[in-house]
Amino acid sequence: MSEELEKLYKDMAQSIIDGDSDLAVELAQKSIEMGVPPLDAITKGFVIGVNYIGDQFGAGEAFLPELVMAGEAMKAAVATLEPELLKLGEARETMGKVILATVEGDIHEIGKTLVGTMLSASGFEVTDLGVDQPADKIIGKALEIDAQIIGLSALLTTTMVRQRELIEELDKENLRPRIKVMVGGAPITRDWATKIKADGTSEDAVGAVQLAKQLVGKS
Ligand code: B1M
Repeated sequence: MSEELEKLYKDMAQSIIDGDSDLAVELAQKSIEMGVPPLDAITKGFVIGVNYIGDQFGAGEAFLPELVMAGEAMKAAVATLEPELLKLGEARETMGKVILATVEGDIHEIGKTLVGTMLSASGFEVTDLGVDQPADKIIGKALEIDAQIIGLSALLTTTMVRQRELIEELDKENLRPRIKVMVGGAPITRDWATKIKADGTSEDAVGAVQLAKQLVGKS
């Protein structure tokens, strides 16, 4: 890696740690001008910063305002890179319809939005319902648009249980396997996905696209 690129990634991480949205946007734009792959900018730069603040917060060494500011800066950086991410896919054919949401009680949106952008870039028709979404609303929308996949993000150990509740509701209504469910978010493991009878999980947005393609039989 060139020194310039190494410095850019470091500055990106630091801009998130400092909660400096303007600088994060500026660095995202600079990475575009330099031809840095947008996913690298996110995973090798900005995410390092947001994970650092998350760990500091978890250890009681950073506080809510810092977490909020880091979240805002991260959101701004990802939004700046979104057009580049959308250019990544060739999006030749319609792959299928996906309803995406962060579960009820949970307002973390950055990872979910990134997954949605990558799915769109790969030809999926994505309806992103946003954050804090109750199961009945998500299922209702899936039926309304005849979605093949419901994608559920959860970032809190206290809200991941909402993924199981939604799957149980689908089973009760005999809506599976017509509607497949993919789950994700920082605390979500393969074991959890298996335990709650989800159709799959992935650790990141690239894996989410591969999984979604498998679920619609187009991998
Ligand atoms: Co919150 N938060 N937060 N937070 N936050 C975490 C999750 C935490 C781990 C931090 C910590 O303590 N170390 C902790 C949870 C602990 C736990 O549950 N055990 C935590 C906490 C405690 C809280 C609050 C309770 C704090 C408080 O109020 N006291 C509160 C909860 C509010 C609520 O939801 N009700 C809260 C609030 C916030 C902010 C609003 C300030 C902000 C979010 C801003 C926003 O989204 N607009 C925030 C942030 C930024 C974080 C951390 C630091 C970063 C999350 C993030 O955006 N990561 C986070 C610590 C961490 O995860 N390291 C933390 C970057 C993003 C690209 O990654 O979201 O993991 P991620 O998404 C990845 C993969 O997980 C996967 O692909 C994505 C792209 O690679 N993926 C999927 C995600 N969804 C997927 C769906 C799929 C497939 C893959 O299929 C459908």
